Amino acid sequence: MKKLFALVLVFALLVSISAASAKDVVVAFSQIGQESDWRTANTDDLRNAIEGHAGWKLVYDDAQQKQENQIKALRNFITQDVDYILFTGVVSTGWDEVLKEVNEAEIPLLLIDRIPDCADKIDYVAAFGGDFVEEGRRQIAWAGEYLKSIGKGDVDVNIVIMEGTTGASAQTGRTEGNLKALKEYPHLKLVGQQSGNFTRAEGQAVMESWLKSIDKIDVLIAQNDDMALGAIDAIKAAGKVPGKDIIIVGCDSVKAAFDAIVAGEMNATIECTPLYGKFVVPTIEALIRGEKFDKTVVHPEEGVFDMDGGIDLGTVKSIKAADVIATRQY
Ligand code: GZL
Repeated sequence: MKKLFALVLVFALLVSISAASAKDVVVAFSQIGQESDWRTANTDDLRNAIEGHAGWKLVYDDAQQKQENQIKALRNFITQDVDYILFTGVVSTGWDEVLKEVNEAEIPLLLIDRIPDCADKIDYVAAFGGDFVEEGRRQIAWAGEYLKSIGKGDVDVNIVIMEGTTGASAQTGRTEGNLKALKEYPHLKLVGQQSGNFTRAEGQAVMESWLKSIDKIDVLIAQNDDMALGAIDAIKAAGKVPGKDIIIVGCDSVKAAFDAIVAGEMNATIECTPLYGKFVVPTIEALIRGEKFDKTVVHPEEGVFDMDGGIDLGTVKSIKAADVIATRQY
């Protein structure tokens, strides 16, 4: 009888161990929305990486670009007691309270893409995001160096800056980089600055209004490629030649921008990779092993792509888009 009892006990123990080890690692992801090709690529890459990992399960929320939806999602993740939370904020402010609740629930938080202003006041286990100020600098530097390369470095030209979602760290960072770099190129005269909210439709609408209200636009700096592509539609509808009548510099380096550059309708795009799966998966695997990371925001290596290559921006030299378009992953 005692032997039977011992056998049953051992069996029950084995079942409980196997059940525990079989428990999925639940990774929750609060995504901003689907406003751009970049965002779609970012979502697809992270979903595939997490859902494709043995023993992991993804809990995904699309906030449709509304902060209140992201706050609700984060609170739902807490209620579900998920194992890890991935978070990128639609805007930089207004996250202190809910991210402190995540900390109090002791759910490890990974910050990706847009880092919240309260980052230095909360706990997070790792962070990955673009260097938005450098990306903004590169946009202006590319325009200034390109104009020099065609002998127009000393000619006053009118430049407009189409900003991303107002208050997003990608917008505030790129604008900071844009405006700081303009001081290095005094012949670039800023004649327009307005948000296109990172969407193609709003980029087209802003460009349409600028073409009616501003006498002469020589250069468009669009803080993402989707807005640049919308502006190209407006420029063509106005009977002008994009890439020639108006020099167009985007940001993100999505496939549609490469297509536009190769077609001669766009001049350059500054890379900002959306492919964070290759950072997030190994980081969570390491965290499961008990490894720790510091609060440094890891910036991926990023390039600049344009019509002909060879434009030296100090930290990077541009590459001819046509030479690498076949290798692009997003
Ligand atoms: C940048 C990212 C921005 C992209 C836009 O890391 O937050 O948001 O530049 C996207 O295309 O909408």
